[in-house]
Amino acid sequence: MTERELQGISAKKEKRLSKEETTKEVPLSMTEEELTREEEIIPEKAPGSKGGKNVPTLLTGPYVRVMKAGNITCKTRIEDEAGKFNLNTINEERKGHFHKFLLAAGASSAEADSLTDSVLDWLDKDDLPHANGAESEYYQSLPRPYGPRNGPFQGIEELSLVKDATPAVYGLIRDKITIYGDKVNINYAPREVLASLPHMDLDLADRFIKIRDVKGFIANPQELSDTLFHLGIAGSKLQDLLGYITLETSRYLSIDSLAYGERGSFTYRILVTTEEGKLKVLAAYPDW
Ligand SMILES: [Ca+2]
Repeated sequence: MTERELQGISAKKEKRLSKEETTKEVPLSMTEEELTREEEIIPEKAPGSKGGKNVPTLLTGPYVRVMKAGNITCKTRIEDEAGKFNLNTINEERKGHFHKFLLAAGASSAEADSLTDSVLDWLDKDDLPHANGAESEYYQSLPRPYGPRNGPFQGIEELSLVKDATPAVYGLIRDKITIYGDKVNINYAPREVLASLPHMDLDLADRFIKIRDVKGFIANPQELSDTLFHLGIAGSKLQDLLGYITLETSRYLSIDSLAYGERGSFTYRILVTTEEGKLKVLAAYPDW
């Protein structure tokens, strides 16, 4: 199967999923308060932040801007893609992280077992299926056959081609996954991504986020160690965890916009990279 054909199926499926799943709900967990604010511009401040001493800026922490043009209000949120779960980091060593991530996002054990194996098979070069996975024999048996990528995902929507990535499971995780970054930027990571990390769970993730919100964001390695120590993560556990997390913003950002006025609302997501000092658009998702 050619690259173009694979992308064609992928794009088609993404469009169908988007239509099914698009609701009137505001995406990306904006709060009611954020939505009803009337200020022309909200200062650069993390959503939900209690206004700690650390003031996030474009490249140091998450923030929301609100702009008005006539009767149209536009809210924009910029996030680091590295705060999301990178599908392309899933391998034998890190498959447990993905499994934990799926459970934290609300998938069942059976769904997490089968999707983890299927993703491993989608990524690995061989044609030997894992216990709950699938390789070319399965994909070739579908009504409209295609092959597994046997290489890195080219976009998050490609996940919907993988066996057991049902619309329901995909819907649980699609705004928390990426194909960019290596270490998780813990200043942007949602609770499900934090919970996927070694020695972390949802309870610790929630406690971490509370501290992060009060501070505005975690500014430096000392603050990070102190915060994790407070959660009971120190010594060898801390060293383990530090291997998978970072405070540095990656070159891959997602910009989510919500515009609304008398004629309704619409959403738009673009992925950009700051490579070579220039902003380059990598992908656009209308009606996100
Ligand atoms: Ca394979």
